Amino acid sequence: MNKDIEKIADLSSDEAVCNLLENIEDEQSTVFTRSKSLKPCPIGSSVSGVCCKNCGMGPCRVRENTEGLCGATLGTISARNLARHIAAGASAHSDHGRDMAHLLALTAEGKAEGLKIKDELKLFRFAKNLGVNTGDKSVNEIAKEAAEKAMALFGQQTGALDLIKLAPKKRQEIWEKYKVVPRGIDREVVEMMHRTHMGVDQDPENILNQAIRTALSDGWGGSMVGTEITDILFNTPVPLAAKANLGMLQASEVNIVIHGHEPTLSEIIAELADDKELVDYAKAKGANGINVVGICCTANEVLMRQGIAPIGNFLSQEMAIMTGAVELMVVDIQCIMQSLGELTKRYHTKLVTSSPKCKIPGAIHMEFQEVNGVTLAKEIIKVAIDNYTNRKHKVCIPDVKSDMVAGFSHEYIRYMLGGRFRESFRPLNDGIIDGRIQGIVAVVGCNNARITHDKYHNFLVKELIKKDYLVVQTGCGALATAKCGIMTPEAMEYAGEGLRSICEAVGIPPVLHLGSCVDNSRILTIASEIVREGGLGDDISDLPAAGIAPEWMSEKALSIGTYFAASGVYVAFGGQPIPVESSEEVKNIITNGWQQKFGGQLEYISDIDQLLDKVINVIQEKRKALKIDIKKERVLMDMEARRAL
Ligand code: SF4
Ligand code: MSK
Repeated sequence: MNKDIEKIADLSSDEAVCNLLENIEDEQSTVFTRSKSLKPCPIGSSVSGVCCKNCGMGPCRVRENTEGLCGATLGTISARNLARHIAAGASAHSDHGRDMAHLLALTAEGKAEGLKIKDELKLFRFAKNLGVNTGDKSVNEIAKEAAEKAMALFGQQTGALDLIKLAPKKRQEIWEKYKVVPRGIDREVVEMMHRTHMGVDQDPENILNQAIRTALSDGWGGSMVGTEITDILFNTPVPLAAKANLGMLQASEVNIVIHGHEPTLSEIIAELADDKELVDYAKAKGANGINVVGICCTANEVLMRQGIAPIGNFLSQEMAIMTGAVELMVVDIQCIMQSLGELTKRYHTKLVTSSPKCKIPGAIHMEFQEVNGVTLAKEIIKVAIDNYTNRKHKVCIPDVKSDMVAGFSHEYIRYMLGGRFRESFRPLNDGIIDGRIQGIVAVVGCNNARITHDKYHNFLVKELIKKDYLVVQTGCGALATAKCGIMTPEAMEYAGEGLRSICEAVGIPPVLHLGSCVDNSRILTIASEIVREGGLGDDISDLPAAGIAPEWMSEKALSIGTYFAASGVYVAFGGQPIPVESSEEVKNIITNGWQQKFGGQLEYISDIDQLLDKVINVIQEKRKALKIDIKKERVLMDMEARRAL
């Protein structure tokens, strides 16, 4: 690898990652080196045509005015490709949600080792939303019934998913009008796959209507189930301080990295890091203790509730191994690079897969089953401890770490704004109405090795808070911000005057970390609560809000973007084109067409400055429509004026 520092800075904005890239051996293969040697296929990435492999007469490469063997056009194939990505993304989130529902049922029956219901209040609310009659039933009876209802959402055949009733009334009517109300989570995914099979649905708009229905079954179904049950079992997050980046690896401790998306086993591993017997065992091997840290969304889950340090996001996973300090990396599902299998062979690191759904050549498989959580977690920690003395590379931990505050749930946001007895979104709505907050922007999603790691996330977040936009984040985007040090209350100094005044009054950072990828469902709930609070229209599409996935990579991001658009939000994707780029017909459907029907849209904008301008324009147009576009002076009221009010 070329050690030209400027070229390395083109690969990543993360100082710790650059530091490691400077020091790696020349022949070492990483996602960054592979991004240089393997160029994206222009047809596969839909930049100059599309590729269809949906039957054995293909693959067919189709451009404008050409067609596949069956006659399929550019528009049809583009729509089908996007729809299949959305189905895959929705099924990833939803299968995760299903496992959480299954875990809740086993916990209620006392069969999930080491687990119990931690947030009973949230359980009651969740159960009520699913139509469970709580009566004088015990907590475990309610949990069992709620889990069964949640699992039934996956196989439901008709009617509407219960949780969509949490959306504003007007939004539900729009979904009914356009026949996109999700019926059952599995049903929508299966129908999507059927309709994109060779020779079925050929009308791009009709295909994309089902894509919307599928994405809605993720956001208001599978993902929401995942978030709610994780809070019930492991606690609804409240703000906590933590530190981020590779500098949180400890040279003299047994380092265990948790990576993937499922929280269960990792929550238990993190809890056991202080177990006296295990710590003594680690000390007997010459280590000072056990250090559990995380990557990607498993990290986000355990960060939100236990404050464990996230040492990086998607593009940092190989870097962690290359520090030579990781005894064991335990992975569950999603966003785990296959390269880890080969890479860990060069180091002493043990790679452990824990889900029956994800095995990786080169990894040791130690399967998590709900009944063996604590036993398995202890075994995994012992494997890590035993590996401490096998370190063979010089330990190279970049001395880079940042303070951060995470742990914002919609429940906590209500509470922090109104206090324990008057919790409400009113102060937030008032802040938006009087212009101190110009709008809310969700900057979410992945990293993508085709663009500079974290660069767009960091640029957008800084620009937005400077201009008085409150930023909410999840997933790898949140970790990018944490690593660049602006996820602390002190970062309010970078915020505009209006946003700063609110951050100072409430004591929050200008950027709120809401959790993992499935926790994008929290943003739907917050948007619905803001509408319900009043004063900002009667639907999510009225809100001065937008979503951005500036460095998207995963199919889940496409599902998330689509359920936000279908919920009435303007969504911009940056970095790599979304898989419809060569079809003007499909681009028109998901922008202008969806805007007319759903009040939200999905758009790819390659230039990051233009993307920022567009998002701001969209929000300012919403402010104009709400007649709140004129910044009001803040009036400090005396007692008399308050009484008059
Ligand atoms: Fe080609 Fe049509 Fe088969 Fe696609 S479905 S591979 S366009 S023949
Ligand atoms: S981990 S889906 S790279 S955000 Fe949720 Fe990060 Fe994207 Fe995976």
